[in-house]
Parts: sequence; C-alpha cells; structure tokens
Amino acid sequence: MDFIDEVTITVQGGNGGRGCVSFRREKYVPKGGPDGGDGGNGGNVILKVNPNLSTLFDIRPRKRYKAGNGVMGKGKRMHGKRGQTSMIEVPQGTIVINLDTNTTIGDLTEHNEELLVAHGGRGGKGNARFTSSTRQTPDFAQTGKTGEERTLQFQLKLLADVGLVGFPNAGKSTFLSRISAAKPKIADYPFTTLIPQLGIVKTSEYSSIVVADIPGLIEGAHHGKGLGDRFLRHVERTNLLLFLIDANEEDPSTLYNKLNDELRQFHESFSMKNRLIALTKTDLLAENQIKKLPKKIDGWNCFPISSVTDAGIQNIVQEMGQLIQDSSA
Ligand SMILES: Nc1nc2c(ncn2[C@@H]2O[C@H](COP(=O)(O)OP(=O)(O)O)[C@@H](O)[C@H]2O)c(=O)[nH]1
Ligand SMILES: [Mg+2]
Repeated sequence: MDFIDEVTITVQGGNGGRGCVSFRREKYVPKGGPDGGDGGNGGNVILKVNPNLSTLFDIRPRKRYKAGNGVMGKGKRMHGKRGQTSMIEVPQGTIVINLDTNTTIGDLTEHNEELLVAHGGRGGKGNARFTSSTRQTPDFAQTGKTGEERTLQFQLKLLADVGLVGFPNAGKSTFLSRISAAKPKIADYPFTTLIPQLGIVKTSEYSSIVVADIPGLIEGAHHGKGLGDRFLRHVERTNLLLFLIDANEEDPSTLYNKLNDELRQFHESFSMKNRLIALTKTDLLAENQIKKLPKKIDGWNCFPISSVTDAGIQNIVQEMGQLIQDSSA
C-alpha cells in the first residue's frame, strides 16, 4: 500500500587487526617473554534514525558502506585500536531487509533508534596469549577475522511533508515535476482512489522533503469522503501547505480565500497548518506587474514563481525546506 522509497546497499564490518608477534627485550637474554598484543576488532556498521530525514534520497544505491579495519597489535602487549564505526542515518519508519536471507531484520520507528547490521571481525590474538607451560616462546599470532558482509534493502513508506493546494490549472503538476529530484514508486494503489502525485525534493545538500499534489482535492472537496483515509494520513503528517495561485488572475487574495473555505469544508485539520503562497506563471507578466503582486496574503508570505523560466523556484524550495526543518526540530 502507498508510496515507497526503496534503496539497496551493501554493508561490511571492518576486518579485525592482526595479532602481533613480539618478545620482550631484555639485556643478555636473546628472546625475552612473548609480549605481542591482540589486533583491534573491526568496526561495526550501525543504522541510526535521524528524525530530520524524511526520505532515503541521500543513501546512494548499490554503494558499499564499510566500517574501519582494526589496527594490528603491538609489542608490550599493546592492543590495536578498534576500527571506526560506520554510521548510516536513515529516516524514521525505515524497514530493513536482509536480501541474502530475505528476512526483515529491523523496523526503525523510534527517534535515534539504532540497529547493528554488520559486525566487525574479531582482532587476532597476539603471541603473548599463546604461552603455556610447554610453550614458552610462541612465535606466531592470529590474523584478524573478516568483517560480516550483507546486502540490505531499506524501504520507507512516504508521507508528505508539504501538500500542494490550488484550483485546476494553477500550475501544481508542472511545479511538482520541476522541483522533484525523484518520483517514488506507487505500490498497490487502488485505482478507484485519486492518486496523489508525490515528489522527493532536495532542499539542501543533505536534506530532502516529500511534496504531494493531490489531484482533484479542491474539485472533490464537497464529496471529500471519496478521497479516503489514505489521503488523510498524508494530510495529517503534512506540516505545510503550499497554495498555488495563478498570478495572472485578477485578485490573488480572493482566490486564496476561496481555496481556504473549500479546504476548511473538507477537513478541519487544514486550518492548523502553516502556509506559503506561490504566485505562479510570472513569465506571462511584465516586470512592473510582478512588482505589484502582494508580498503577503492573510499574513502568509507570497513568492512569485515561474515553472517555465525557473524564476523564484530556488527561493521557494529553500523556504519550504527551512519551514519543515523548523517544525520537526
Ligand atoms: N507560462 C506558464 N505556463 C505554465 C506554468 N506552469 C504551468 N503552466 C501551464 O498551465 C497549465 C496547467 O498546468 P498544470 O501544472 O497542469 O496545473 P494543475 O492543474 O494545477 O496541475 C498547463 O498548460 C501548463 O503548461 C508557468 O510557470 N508558466
Ligand atoms: Mg495537475
């Protein structure tokens, strides 16, 4: 059911460091006691929930995530350092599947929850560990073990961060395709329901948000029941509504009020959401007409944009990213 973001990667724990062969140096004794330390363990690969992420977009498909190798042991029974952990940040709600065995190994639902997905290999024992009453000068040590390797698939059900709202032909679909970095898969969506269009939108180097355009939201507002619970789930999660209003229309604030009334009839929860307003298709206006467009409507910021020339698009995407980040902090 619903929209799924999916990515497959390989994880590998670091290799264990080699144990050390060493003997104490003592004056006049050719070989003192064995004092080679153990190699360090390889680092683990760990998944950690970062509540600020809402997509898997920053996890590179097919990439190998490898933790650091353990360091070799040294003389004087010094153990090698443990290899560095490889930490992979994932959004809340990520399901983790081990593709080698086809089993689900985790469902990361809590803030900051962690899951160890590949153990590092054990470090090898140094020769100091191999002395016994019959063997006083062992001149061998163990090699480290290889780290665990696994192929993992992450799956995430997407819920929208931003909902697009506007009358037909306001430019919603065009805007969404303009700003989307990826289109999530639709899994098993009943064709009788209106299908929301979801796009993953990169808002800065390390973050992305989910934007939803629900076709026919306004047209269907009076018989809202047809839109169903699934759509409402998207709305509940959505922190931000982006109103798109054609800047070529007579009076943007009248249109805004109409949209607002229709939304309120549809569901009360709409009234609680933050808003931004995009005044669209500014490429069809002269420069002086653009200057006269309202800066605010009903107290909410307005951004003149054009999906044809890209004017203002960068600004509004950044603003959406900022508002989503602030509201999840
Ligand atoms: N000139 C111009 N036309 C646009 C722009 N954005 C959308 N359109 C056109 O407006 C019409 C409606 O756009 P669409 O994205 O389908 O609107 P929706 O019904 O809100 O999804 C289409 O013919 C688009 O090509 C824009 O920025 N500038
Ligand atoms: Mg459309």
